[in-house]
Amino acid sequence: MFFHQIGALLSDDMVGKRVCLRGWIYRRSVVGGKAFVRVRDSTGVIQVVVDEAVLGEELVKTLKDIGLEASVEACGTVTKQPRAPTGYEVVADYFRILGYSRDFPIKGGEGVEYLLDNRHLVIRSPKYAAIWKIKHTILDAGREWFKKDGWWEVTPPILTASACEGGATLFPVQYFEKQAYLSQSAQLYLEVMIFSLEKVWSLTPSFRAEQSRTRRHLAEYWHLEAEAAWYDMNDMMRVVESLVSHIVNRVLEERRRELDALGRNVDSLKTAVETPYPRVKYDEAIEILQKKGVDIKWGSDLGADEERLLTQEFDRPFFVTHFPKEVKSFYMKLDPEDPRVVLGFDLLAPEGYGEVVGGSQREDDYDKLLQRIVENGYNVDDYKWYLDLRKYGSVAHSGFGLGIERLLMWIAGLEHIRDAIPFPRFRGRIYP
Ligand code: NSS
Repeated sequence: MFFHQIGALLSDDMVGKRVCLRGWIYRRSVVGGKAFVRVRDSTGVIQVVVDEAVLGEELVKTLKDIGLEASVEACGTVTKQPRAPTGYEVVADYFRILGYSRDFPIKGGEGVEYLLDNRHLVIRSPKYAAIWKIKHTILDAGREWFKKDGWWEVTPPILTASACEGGATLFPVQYFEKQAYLSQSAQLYLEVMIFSLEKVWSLTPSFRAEQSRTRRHLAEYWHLEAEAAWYDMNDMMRVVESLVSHIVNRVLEERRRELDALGRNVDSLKTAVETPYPRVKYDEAIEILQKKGVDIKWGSDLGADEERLLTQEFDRPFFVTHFPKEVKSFYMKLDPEDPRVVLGFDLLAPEGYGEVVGGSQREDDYDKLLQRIVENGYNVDDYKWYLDLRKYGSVAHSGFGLGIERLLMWIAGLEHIRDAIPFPRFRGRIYP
């Protein structure tokens, strides 16, 4: 038997044709002697009409009591039906239940924790299918961008011996006789790889033992990172805006149906296709916030609330640059014109979303980097290999890291980062 995908049936061209389909029962009702069974597969939902006059009383009776998410196959004729949810229905001449489902635990209206406990079942809903498809296109477009621009994809380690982004969020793991950590970022290893390949990028999981639960932090997230020899901070910001613009453009071209299904306003995404993105120095950002009445002094980091306020000033993604060195990581190069600040940048997404990318030019001077490692209280021995890169043919270089779930949150218009990953990990949650 040839089975059509449901998405391919939702068109006038198919009307009058006999087709077969298979999938899972998404909704069903029985009226008179007819069962109206909405079946979903990965491509869409269509109503299948099972008439007891055609297929028997027994089947219609079974369908009346069957649980949602039972798996079925059916054949019949495609008919235009304005009253059906997706505009077409299949009038069945054959219908078979493949896998029964009793008392499917998701009925609607359940609380957040219950839904997270049942994540393996909840993610069957068409809403999540739309999100995963957008994520797929984001990843595909990212890979495409790097390939076209001549970058090499590389595979850095996940088990590491030292911190990239500070000890507070390290996840310890027992590594034979030693203590090791799950990687927070591939950056330090990508910096090694540029001496071999010059322009490299990677897509890896990154781990952060974030102590508090927020709308934009996960303990495990997908991290797209890039590093290039000879690039200064401005070169790298151009890479970031070109990459993000390309990704948004591809999602707009290919995932319109999914964006619409999620209720995303696409007009506000369209502005993100145009580059360059605005650039604001940290100093100016502080002034903007102070004018808005925020009690913030030069030297403080920008938290989620401050970022949200800043995004009100821009209708597209924008960079904040030149942060005080105290709020940024040890590897960022100090600005030669003002060594209080670093040659670092964040890219903030509009509409309140905030930081999606963090990047910088790297400190390429041995003595200055050593001093920053000591200032930060790190064990110099752990970073000997990293310091070596400044000893043997050091070059100017820059890089960045983009949080895939942060980007997806903004592009898909999600309220919470946990909806941007099938199995979210954060404090207090490891099941399922
Ligand atoms: O800590 S970052 O700002 N920067 C780095 O890790 C650099 N070492 C990257 C680099 O230059 N190669 O994290 C980068 C991005 C940040 O902008 C977020 O988009 C995302 O990673 N990020 C997170 N996403 C989800 N959950 C958590 N906890 C998280 N932390 C960072």
